[in-house]
Amino acid sequence: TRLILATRNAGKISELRAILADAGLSHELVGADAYPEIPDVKETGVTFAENALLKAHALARATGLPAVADDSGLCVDVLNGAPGIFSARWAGRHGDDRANLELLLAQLGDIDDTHRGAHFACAAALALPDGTERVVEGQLRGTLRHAPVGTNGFGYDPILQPEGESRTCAELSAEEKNAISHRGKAFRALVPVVRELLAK
Ligand code: ITT
Ligand code: NA
Repeated sequence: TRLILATRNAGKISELRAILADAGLSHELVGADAYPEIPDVKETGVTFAENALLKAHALARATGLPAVADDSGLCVDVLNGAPGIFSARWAGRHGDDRANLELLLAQLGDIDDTHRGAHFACAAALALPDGTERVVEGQLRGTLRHAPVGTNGFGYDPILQPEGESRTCAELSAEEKNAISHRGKAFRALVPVVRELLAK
């Protein structure tokens, strides 16, 4: 079966492709770029799960194929879960990773390490053209550094130090990060869902 992933991010596509292959699943995974005529859906949900489901349903309806979508972000304890679903545009412009990270550091100021807890969250949804839906979630807990360190990854990776790690996410290799990340966990949790709902 062909399966479509609602993203133009090549990294996400190869990550999910590897996870499906590791699980012995032979579905052909394609990105939304394979269907350039289909417009991106507005993320109007108030939770990661709602946004992931919105995107997956829209793409499944438009293509007639089973569709996977994810939504993710950083949730900071002392900010009551913000930036959350607004993580990609926390400083105003969508995808300005550096500005988002600098604003967040400024908002935390020199608050001490015991109050710098945070987690990355990811919801991954599978929707079928007939309206069947499932959503799973993954998290990565950690502490926010006072300054960015590391050059791997993207977004808030240079300031999140996972629990039990001495490095930030931006100092981990892609493999190391995938093994513990919110997205890795959510995508791996999708495997039994794909097995249950989709023919090979
Ligand atoms: P899509 O095109 O796939 O929808 P997006 O830009 O909306 O991608 P995500 O939902 O994956 O991005 O993530 C939203 C924001 O949350 C992202 O811009 C980062 O600021 C942050 N974020 C999510 N996952 C992250 C990770 O693994 N490391 C660092 N930051 C992350
Ligand atoms: Na998003």
